[in-house]
Amino acid sequence: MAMAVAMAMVLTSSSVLVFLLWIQSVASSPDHIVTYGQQDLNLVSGKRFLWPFPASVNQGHGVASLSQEFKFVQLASDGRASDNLKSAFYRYYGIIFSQHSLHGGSSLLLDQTLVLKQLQVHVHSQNEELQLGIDESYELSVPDSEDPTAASLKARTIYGALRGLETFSQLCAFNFTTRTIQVQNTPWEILDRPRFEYRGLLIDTSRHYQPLEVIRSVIDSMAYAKLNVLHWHIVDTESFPIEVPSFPDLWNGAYSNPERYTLEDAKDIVEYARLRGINVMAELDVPGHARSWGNGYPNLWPSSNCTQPLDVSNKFTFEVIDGIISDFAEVFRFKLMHLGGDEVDTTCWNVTPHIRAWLIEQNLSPFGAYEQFVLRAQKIALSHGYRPVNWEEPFDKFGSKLNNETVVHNWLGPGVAPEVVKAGYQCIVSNQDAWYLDHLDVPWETFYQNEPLAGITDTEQQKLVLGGEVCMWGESVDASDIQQTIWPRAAAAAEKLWSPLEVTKAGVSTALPRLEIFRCLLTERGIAAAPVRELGRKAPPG
Ligand code: CP6
Repeated sequence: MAMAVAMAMVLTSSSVLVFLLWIQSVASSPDHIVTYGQQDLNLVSGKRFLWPFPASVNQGHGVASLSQEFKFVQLASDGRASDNLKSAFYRYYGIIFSQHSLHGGSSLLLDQTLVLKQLQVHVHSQNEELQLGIDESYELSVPDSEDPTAASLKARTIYGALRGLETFSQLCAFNFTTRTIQVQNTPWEILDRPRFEYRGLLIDTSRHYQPLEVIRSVIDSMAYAKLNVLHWHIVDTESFPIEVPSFPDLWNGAYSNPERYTLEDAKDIVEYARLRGINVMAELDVPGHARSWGNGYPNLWPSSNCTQPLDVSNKFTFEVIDGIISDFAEVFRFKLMHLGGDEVDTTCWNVTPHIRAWLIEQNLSPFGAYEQFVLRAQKIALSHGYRPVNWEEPFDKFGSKLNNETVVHNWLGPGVAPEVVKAGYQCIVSNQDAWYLDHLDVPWETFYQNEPLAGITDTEQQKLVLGGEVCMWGESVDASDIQQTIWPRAAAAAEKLWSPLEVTKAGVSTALPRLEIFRCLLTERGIAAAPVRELGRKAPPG
């Protein structure tokens, strides 16, 4: 149904003309295969529905139905099937075949179209660990003749195969006449790979606790948009919801007893994400944004009436950080760990007598103590095998002192990434005017138009931009509305980060019909995405 609605939308908008031009170009094509490159984007927007759009697509105008006995088959070069792929087959089988009842299909009509019996999946190397920079490329072909009757998906890694399975599922739609699942516009030849290796989404479980089921649903939806890093801002000033075995009173800072995650819960989330090709990057935001730590250990506060940043003068503070990171290292296998470092107000350090005395003894200004704190936290993370990520303030204030491995996470403004890469650091882009999902007045078009490489012309410097991230800060979202606040605007950023620049440069009017269809796809799959035009068209309440 959503497909029909979506096609109707395409035909009622200004793309009627575009659609007619497309038909004309098909009719005048000497070959029955329609080939279009990025230069033809405007002509074919009406027929394009994949999101994010692949790097290269050839399609025809045949049609195939999926057999009732349709199977995903893994052809493993080393003879062993991958458990990861097996569970992905199971998931995508459900997504493709549970759209409508397949009982009552007409075998007569089915006879008239090609029947696809298999999607054969071939993965070159099954043993690669999911980390930044893993090969996510894939080649997907769906035939339009009896020979072969199998579609084919080839990838270098299982994570590439997962991206290809998602694309295949987006090609499949229930046909109400044949009552079969069909792939229109066969044959398909898709070659695809991401433009950026880091494509993130931040969730914040400190301002509002998010139930595990909600986090799993966010991970599901990320996979649909080919996002690949869940940045888990676990802890902040408002609550400390996670278990830390080394310091078992820390989670006394949770909002309530049930609003907590055991370390096993976190492990389950990391595995759930891994099976979908998504890394989980934990954040421990220090020394600011950490008041909740002191509920369990009041010594972490400068004093009981001046409670942040964390007490820089106390050795215990760094023992706790070391304990947390060492416990996290058992669970969060992604090589990046976010150490925050943003929005630090050092007033409490100055006015608390024992810290003031310590600063004088150390010959440090509060600012110097802030720098020392961030660098010490970096060293602790490095000692546990992590590469540190920091919000941009440490870079802005003492950039040259940061560890060489540091990834700088920009958020304040668009002009920062060029400075970061000029200084030789890698960078993640999240500027708040474009990619902050808590800004309800920012429309999807702004998300779509934010270019991570803006202002960076040197190709070596461009390579230092790992990608970008949309941020769903948690002050005003809980389980009831997080998905509709994330989607569909996060999808606009997801395409910016996955698709070739030529695709997104073609602009918002070309993207709109496809985004409408992707939003329908999310709702069909149980993700409560808002209508495309809902957010950003009205001021937030209050
Ligand atoms: N929490 C933390 C936040 C924000 C940051 N860090 C934030 C700041 C300004 C806006 C939105 C979010 N809520 N820990 C900044 C990185 Cl507009």
